[in-house]
Formats: sequence, structure tokens, C-alpha cells
Amino acid sequence: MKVAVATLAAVGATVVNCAAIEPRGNKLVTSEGLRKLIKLKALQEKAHLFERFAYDSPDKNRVIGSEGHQATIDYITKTIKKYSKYYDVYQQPMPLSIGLSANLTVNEKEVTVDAVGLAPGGSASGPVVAIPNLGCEEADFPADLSGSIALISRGTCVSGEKVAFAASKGAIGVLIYNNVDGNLAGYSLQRFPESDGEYVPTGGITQAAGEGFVSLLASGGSVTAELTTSSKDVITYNIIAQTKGGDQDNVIHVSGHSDSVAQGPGINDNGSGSISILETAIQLTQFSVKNAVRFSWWTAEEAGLLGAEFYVKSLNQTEKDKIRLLLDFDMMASPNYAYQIYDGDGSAFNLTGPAGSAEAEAEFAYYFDKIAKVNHTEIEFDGRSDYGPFLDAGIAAGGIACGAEGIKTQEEFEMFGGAAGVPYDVNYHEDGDTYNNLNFDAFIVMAKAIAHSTATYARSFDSLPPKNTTAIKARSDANQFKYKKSARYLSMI
Ligand SMILES: *[C@@H]1O[C@H](CO)[C@@H](O)[C@H](O)[C@H]1NC(C)=O
Ligand SMILES: *[C@@H]1O[C@H](CO)[C@@H](O)[C@H](O)[C@H]1NC(C)=O
Ligand SMILES: *[C@@H]1O[C@H](CO)[C@@H](O)[C@H](O)[C@H]1NC(C)=O
Ligand SMILES: *[C@@H]1O[C@H](CO)[C@@H](O)[C@H](O)[C@H]1NC(C)=O
Ligand SMILES: *[C@@H]1O[C@H](CO)[C@@H](O)[C@H](O)[C@H]1NC(C)=O
Ligand SMILES: CC(=O)N[C@H]1CO[C@H](CO)[C@@H](O)[C@@H]1O
Repeated sequence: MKVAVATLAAVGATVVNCAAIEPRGNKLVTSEGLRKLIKLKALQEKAHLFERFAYDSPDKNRVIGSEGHQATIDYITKTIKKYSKYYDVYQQPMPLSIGLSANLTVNEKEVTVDAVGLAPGGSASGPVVAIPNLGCEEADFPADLSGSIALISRGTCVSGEKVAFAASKGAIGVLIYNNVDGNLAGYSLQRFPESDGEYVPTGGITQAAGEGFVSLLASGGSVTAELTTSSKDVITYNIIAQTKGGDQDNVIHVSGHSDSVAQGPGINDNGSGSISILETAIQLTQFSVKNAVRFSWWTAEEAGLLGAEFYVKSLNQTEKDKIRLLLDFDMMASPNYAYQIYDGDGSAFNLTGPAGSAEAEAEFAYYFDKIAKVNHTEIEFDGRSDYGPFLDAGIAAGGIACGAEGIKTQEEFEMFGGAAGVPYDVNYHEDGDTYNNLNFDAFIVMAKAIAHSTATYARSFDSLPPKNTTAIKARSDANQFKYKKSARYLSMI
């Protein structure tokens, strides 16, 4: 299908309820049946469309709160609503404050700054105080920061914790400086405020600027700043579709995220996940299911897994217990791919998930070994994507990915081809994450893996440990602590 411009224009408008498409069959879904219906062409068409959503928007991305992201949400909702005889579809609204613009002068010189999401807009003017040790502990902060602007490095804990500590000591503003090259456009405090008024206006500056002020202060110089930020309250949406058929108390939950970073269209990260899930959801309507299947497209993943966290928090224990397994899909078509399975049994990284996570890993291994007949590796089960909040709530999880900024090893080169010593995705979080960034060999193998796992669990949960709600408890504190300190998790916050 060629995507006509007229279609695209309609997509940007409010969701219309198209004539419902009749479900086609009563045949119980099988892995083979569903996999056969997943076609590369359909995935490619949707990837093109997502790219258009980005490039037709003023900011050329699909970042949270942007036109490109809203067009993505509208398109997914509209598409799945065509199957409203098969799915109950709803959008879960989530209020969010995004950074709009910011201005900063330090010692009366203008400094480049970005407004940070989730922090309130406002002005702060006063002496700058450098906070040692990254500001992840209350002890890093002087007892009294009244009237000051705290200067804190990004890293090790979510920036929301740092800003909350600073504000509790009386700081009227915060400057977060990057811990890697580049500006902090599109950055967020990565955590919802825990109480109203917990945060103060926050600007993001470069590492060079931040370190420059730190050394000026260390050498006894005085640093005063004037920071003005503005923010915009937006409502963004998780999209949730659940089969009307199947056991509604035993749900297989299949998810990905709908937003991108500010730097580019995000077609691999993670358009590829949303697209594969959407295509699986469309093709599933040709079959019946024994267990209910729930598909979700999370919002604001890049701002700190906020959409998934908001969703999990909205569920009471009864509702949580209905989710037998959460599968999360991201980065499905990395150009220099490896087939990676989350290490749910802890065999590779000694970090396990709730009961059922090990079995999910084994199911994906079975698919790669016996069906796709390709090699696979494991990646740390570190909560670095939208399944993190589910693990925290004691819900079994699993998933696969093709790799982000990590470097392909020689051994992986022998297993998967591509190039050793090069990132899996050189365009990860860059403007080059476009349609042309996708590896189609990987895309189809991964999309069929989604179809396989969806069909398998839609038929039966027999391969999972029996449901035992008394055994469901939050991931152990020790495990939570460990994954929150893991290298992959830390590179995200
Ligand atoms: C920052 O300055 C620009 C240019 O003067 C202005 O358009 C913008 O509104 C200012 N933002 C804030 C938050 O003051
Ligand atoms: C849990 O939430 C569901 C859905 O909102 C609701 O129908 C149900 O009554 C709630 N159960 C309890 C025990 O609160
Ligand atoms: C795995 O983790 C547990 C608890 O976190 C620890 O006691 C154990 O020594 C670890 N095992 C290995 C092989 O690292
Ligand atoms: C799997 O990896 C091995 C090297 O570990 C390689 O020899 C083999 O060709 C790979 N198999 C496939 C199907 O790529
Ligand atoms: C459920 O889990 C609890 C706690 O792990 C255990 O004591 C109990 O025996 C389990 N019940 C069943 C039916 O497996
Ligand atoms: C941060 C981001 O870009 N979103 C996710 C895309 O997928 C990869 C691989 O699963 C995750 O690591 C990212 O968090």
C-alpha cells in the first residue's frame, strides 16, 4: 500500500471509529499460523509511516509531547480500533509536564541550557553551589541551600532524586550537567514528583559548562546564575487493546513503546517494537485465543519508563495477578544486530525475574534455536526498558532485543555476522535512526518471534509455573538494588 498524503493528514486528526473489520476465524491460534501472516512488507510500510510522522512534524522526531508522537498514538489507536469487534481498546491518559524553553546567564554571560521535563517552569536567581558526589545521597547536600541554585552532575541515580534533595534543603533552582558529550535536549527528571511542589525549576547544561563552573567555584570564584524555564502540561496516552475472547483472568501482555528520543525519528528505537506488535495484533484477529491477549504501546519510555510505571501503579493487586507474563519488545531491527534474550533465569548475569521469567527466556531460546534456526545471546535482565516497573510489581517478564549502543564482540560477529568492534546500532538515539537504519533480516526474525510467543501463550500457560498469588511479591530488594546499579541501567538515567 502506498501511503497517500491524504491518509497521513487524517491520521493527525482525532481518532475516528472506522467501520469495524469482522474477525475472520474461530480457529485457535498457532505459532506457525500467526508467524506465516507476519510479512516484511507490512512492517516496512509501517516503518515508513512512522518516519513520516517524525519528518512531517516541526521537530522531526516522535518525542513525548510532540506532533510526531501524537500522530503515532493516533495512528496506532485508529488502526487497532478497526478491529473493535475483536479487541477492547482504550487510551489511558497520563498528565505530564514537558520542558519547553529555558534561558540561563551565569556571571552575566549567556549559557546554552535546555528545560528539563517533569520540573516546573519558573525563575531562580542566586549563587550557584556545586554538590559533590553526584547528589544521590542526602549527605551530599549542605544543610542549608536557601536561595541558591544547586549544580549537580547527571548520573548514578535518577535526576528527580537529586532535585528533590536540593529543593528540600531550600534550593530555588537546579542545574544538571551532562556526564557525557552533548546537550540535554528532551531530558527529563525520569521520575514523577512524589509530592506536589517537590521539584524546582531545572535546567540541563553540557558537561563542559558544568565542569567549568565547578572548577571556578573550587578556585574560590563566585558564580551567580539567573535561570528561567518554561514547561507545558500535556496529556499523553498509553494505548491498551485486549482480546474480547480468551480467559480474561489469565492474560498474556505484549508491549512496546510509542515515543522516540528528541534527537531523531526513532525508527529502530523503538518504532520497530511498536510496529511489530501492531502487526501481530492485526494478524491475531484471524484466530481465536484461549487466554486473553493484551497489547500495550507505552508512552514516555524515553523520559524514564513513565508510561509503563503509570500503568502498573493504576492496577490493584487483583488486576496485577491477572497478568501471567509481560513481554516487552524494543530495538527489533538494529543494523549490526545480535539476537538477544533477556536473561530471565539469571544464568548469564545472576539477576533473575519473578517466577515465569526463566520459562519466558526458554521459550524465546526455543524459537531462535528450533524455528528461526539462528544463534542467540543473553542480555542482562536489568529493568532498563518498560518491563522494569512490572518486575518491581512481581510480574514475570521476558523479551528480546537486537542491541543498542553496546559493541559487538568478535564472538558475536562469528555468531551473527555484521561487524565486530562496532555498536549494534550506531544510530542509537541519533538523528540517523531512520527507515534506512533498519536491518530487515533481523526485523522479520524478531517480528516472528513476537508472533511465536504471543501465539504460544495465547494457547496455553502450561509451560509457566502454576499461578500462585501468595508467591507473587515484589522483586527482592537485593535484586532491585542490583539492577538499579547495573551498567546498562545507569547509562539510561
Ligand atoms: C528564552 O529566550 C527566548 C529568546 O528571547 C524566548 O523566546 C523564550 O521565551 C525565553 N524562555 C523563557 C523560559 O524565558
Ligand atoms: C480492581 O480494579 C478493577 C478494575 O478497575 C475493579 O473492577 C475491581 O473492583 C478492583 N478490585 C478491588 C479488590 O479493588
Ligand atoms: C548471585 O547473586 C546472589 C545474591 O544477589 C549472590 O549471593 C551470589 O553470590 C551471586 N552469584 C554469583 C555467581 O555471582
Ligand atoms: C552460529 O554461531 C557459530 C559460531 O559460534 C557459527 O559457526 C554458525 O555459523 C552460526 N550459525 C548461524 C545459523 O548463523
Ligand atoms: C505458593 O507460594 C508460597 C510462597 O512461596 C508457598 O508457600 C506455597 O506452598 C505455594 N502454593 C502452591 C499451591 O504452590
Ligand atoms: C531508551 C530507549 O531508547 N528505549 C529503549 C529501546 O530499546 C532498548 C533495547 O531494549 C532499550 O534499552 C531502550 O531503553
